[in-house]
Amino acid sequence: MNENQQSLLLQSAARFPPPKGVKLSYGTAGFRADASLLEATVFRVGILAALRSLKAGSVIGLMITASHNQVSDNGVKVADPSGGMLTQDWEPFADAIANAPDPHSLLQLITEFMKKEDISLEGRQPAEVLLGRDTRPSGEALLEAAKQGITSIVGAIATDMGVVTTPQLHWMVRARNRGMEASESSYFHQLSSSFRCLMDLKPEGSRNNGDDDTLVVDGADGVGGEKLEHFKKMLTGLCIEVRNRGDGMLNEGVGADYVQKEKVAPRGFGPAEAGLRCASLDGDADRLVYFSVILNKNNKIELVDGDKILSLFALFIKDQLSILNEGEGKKENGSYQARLGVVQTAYANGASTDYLKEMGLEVVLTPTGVKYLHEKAAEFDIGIYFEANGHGTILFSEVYLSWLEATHKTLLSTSEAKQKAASRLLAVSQLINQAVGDAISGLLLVEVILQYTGWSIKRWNELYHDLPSRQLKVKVVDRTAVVTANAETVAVQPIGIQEAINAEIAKYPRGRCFIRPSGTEDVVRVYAEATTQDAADALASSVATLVNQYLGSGTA
Ligand code: NG1
Ligand code: ZN
Repeated sequence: MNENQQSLLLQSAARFPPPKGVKLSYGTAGFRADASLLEATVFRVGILAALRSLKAGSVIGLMITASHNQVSDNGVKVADPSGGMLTQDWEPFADAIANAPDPHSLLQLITEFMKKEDISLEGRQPAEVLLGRDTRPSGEALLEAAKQGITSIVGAIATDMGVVTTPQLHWMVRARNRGMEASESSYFHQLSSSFRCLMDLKPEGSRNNGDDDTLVVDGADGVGGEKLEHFKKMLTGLCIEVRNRGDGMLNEGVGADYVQKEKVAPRGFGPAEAGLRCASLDGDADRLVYFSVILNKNNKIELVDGDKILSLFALFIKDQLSILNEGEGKKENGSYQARLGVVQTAYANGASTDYLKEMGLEVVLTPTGVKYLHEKAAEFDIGIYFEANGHGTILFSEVYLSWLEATHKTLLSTSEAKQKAASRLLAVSQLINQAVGDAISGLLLVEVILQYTGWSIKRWNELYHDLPSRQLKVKVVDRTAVVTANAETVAVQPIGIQEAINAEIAKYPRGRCFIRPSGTEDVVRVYAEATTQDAADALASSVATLVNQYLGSGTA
């Protein structure tokens, strides 16, 4: 950096002093905090995004959202050139610059990092960052801070994509880097045309699923509801009614996180919806769960969570692969036995993991966080990943897609059934967002599959029966004192706590329980599972007590 460049950066940084006494870390999903604390952090992440763009020689994304958190929070995360999460190698740099106390120390960190990463400001291609935000009122000012951060790197371009869902922004970054148009209309066009293609390829005699035809969607009073309301007009063969489109309080008694954790109907849903097929998005529309309200049960619901969406997708893909592979030997005659894998975290209901294994699928567990699931799923020809909370997608490898495209053409003359199966898989790869979990595209695929199978939401929910579970949050003095191993299933620190947890687990048949520090909230999470709800509750609560004993309770 020459002197002019340095002084530009120092001047801009001086306008965004960091709040005193706040330590932030790039957690499971970027930085999150009360919005009033975030301007300096977002400004600095803007700088990081511009540098990342220079390093990668590609367009980068920066999204301002705090997803399912309360409306007064906000957050910022970076999308890498592929549309996936920021590479983990850069997270320590993100932490370091977010916590630099003043402009000079910030500049020093940046110049050292640029040297280490061999990033030059004199390259031919300028940095470009696509910016997006959700509907939070604090979003506009934070977006401005991000712009200032980006443009404090000489020559960098900040392109504002406006109010978008998180997956839309990730999709646009991916599209731009593949030389495609990156606009909302191209996103909707790709989704609606691949949806139509899948509907046209429905096997003859597919039955009506017995539900009322309408899907009722809870938009969490966030960006997703608004977008879906607009998009649904472009869809044929599907009737959607969107509620909680933004008039009420974001994420307050609504949204996928609330529905999944509380297992009750969101605001605006009640006995009138009993038995109907309903779905819920989270605040930035990267999570999706389905549910149906149980009649006369105080708004209790049958929850159809991410694990069940994963199972539905896995069944469908597996069926198409078996049609395609019928009568073919392994890797002979130009055939290709795709390696299909599913990826979950320890939060996946044990019954889902058992079911997927019984189906003969390869199941892998990773630590919590989309970055880990995504990375693992990318190792397969077709990798399906989902968190129980409803974040997930299907990834197709480039090699497999090329094979499928080529084969699809040759199958035209040989087998109609196989040709259709190949076309369906290709359409799924277009419909499903390959960059990140996407509630809107996921919802369309669920709806297609339900139409193929003729299943009602009730029938789908009966694929297997969830083991009763309970999640608790424990506020402690320092959550980082909990260190885990084996995809977070074992706590190796504080010393002795795992043995104490094991002793509790042993008291319950099919008991399972683990603890981990949250990456998005200042809490330790406890997850417990057992054969009855009472047992799951008791196990979670005794382990929460252990957490308090070993770590000391927090002040808030
Ligand atoms: P943390 O707060 O690290 O548990 C939560 C979710 C993650 C992921 C991130 C990002 C649970 C238990 N955890 O992370 O799965 O979705 O938020 O939004 O649902
Ligand atoms: Zn989200």
